[in-house]
Amino acid sequence: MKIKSITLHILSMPLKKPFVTHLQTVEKREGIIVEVQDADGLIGLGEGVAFSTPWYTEETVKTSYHMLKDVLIPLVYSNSFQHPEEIGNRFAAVRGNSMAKAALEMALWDLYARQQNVPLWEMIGGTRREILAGAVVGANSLNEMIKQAEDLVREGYQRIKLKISPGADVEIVKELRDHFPSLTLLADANSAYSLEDKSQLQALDEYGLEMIEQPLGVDDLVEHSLLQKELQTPICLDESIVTPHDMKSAIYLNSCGVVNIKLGRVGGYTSALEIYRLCQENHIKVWCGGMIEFGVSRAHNLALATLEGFSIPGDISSSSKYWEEDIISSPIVVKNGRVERLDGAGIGVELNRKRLGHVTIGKEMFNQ
Ligand code: OSB
Ligand code: MG
Repeated sequence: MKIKSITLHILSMPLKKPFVTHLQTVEKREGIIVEVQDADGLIGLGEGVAFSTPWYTEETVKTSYHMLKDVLIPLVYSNSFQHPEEIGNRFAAVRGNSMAKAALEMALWDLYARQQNVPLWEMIGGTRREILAGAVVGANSLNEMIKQAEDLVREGYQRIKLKISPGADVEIVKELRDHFPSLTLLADANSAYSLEDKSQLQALDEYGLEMIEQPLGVDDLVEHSLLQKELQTPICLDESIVTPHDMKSAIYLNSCGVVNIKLGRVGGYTSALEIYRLCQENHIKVWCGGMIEFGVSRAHNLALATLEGFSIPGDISSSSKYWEEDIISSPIVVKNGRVERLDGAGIGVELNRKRLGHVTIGKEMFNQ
């Protein structure tokens, strides 16, 4: 693959309403769009999903920018390559920094698919026509959580994820269950509990949650394994699974029944596809996680979630859930908990340059 230039666009966009977790309230989203261009003028797009501060993982927009500019872009330019997987493997020489790696690696996958003029979902072996989608509710009060869930159900979502934390859990789940007896509900704790809170977590078992996501420490596969033995609700790991090696350890230890795969968290497609393969072989269910992202990352999520094993709805919502106007030419639209796959070449969306310009706070181009 011959790369002529790589452009980093730093964006900042307000959310329509604050997204509340016990760790952070997100009101404004900063992010990085990576645009790679080849000698024929074809463009591949990626998105850096690190937040402004290191609350979800250790990366931030600024650390991602530094890694891209000073380490990862020079690595791409250092030697020729035929396939984006080689870059995924080349980046293994750099420790950590998954989201920065993913941003550039996914842009190269998009470009590679566009060079062959095939959709990226087809290139990675996807088969699903319709991707299964769901939405997330994170708000400050129980009333606001109920209101948001009602709005989402009215919009057609059939699966809702609730953000929970100690003291803001059983009551919320019970109320939501009473309101929506047959809705698919799950809860995401973003690591808010410890093993001492076992009885609180067991109290959730009676509400028929599809799963509970990342109840314990971000790096603790052992305690998740101990907890899973005493919980009926399947544990889904998010933060704890960053590499295929983490996934192997979670399988050995029986730490979870489900994994949410996020391209950003795991460092891109090369790693995500390997984690997916491990899950398929070991009967671990998978779904596609979300990062309050812009349309580029959303379109990549749709490509990934066309894989057969993505058999449960993911955190895939319409562009309009968070944004007044997205940065892609046609926004992602979820109808009745489903989105049609995008059939253009690559990820199947282009940038809306006008909107991108309005929300860009910095831009730099690196030539080969
Ligand atoms: O833990 O899954 C998470 C958003 C930002 C950071 C972490 C998480 C989330 C979500 C998904 O819950 C929200 C979304 O993109 O709709
Ligand atoms: Mg999560």
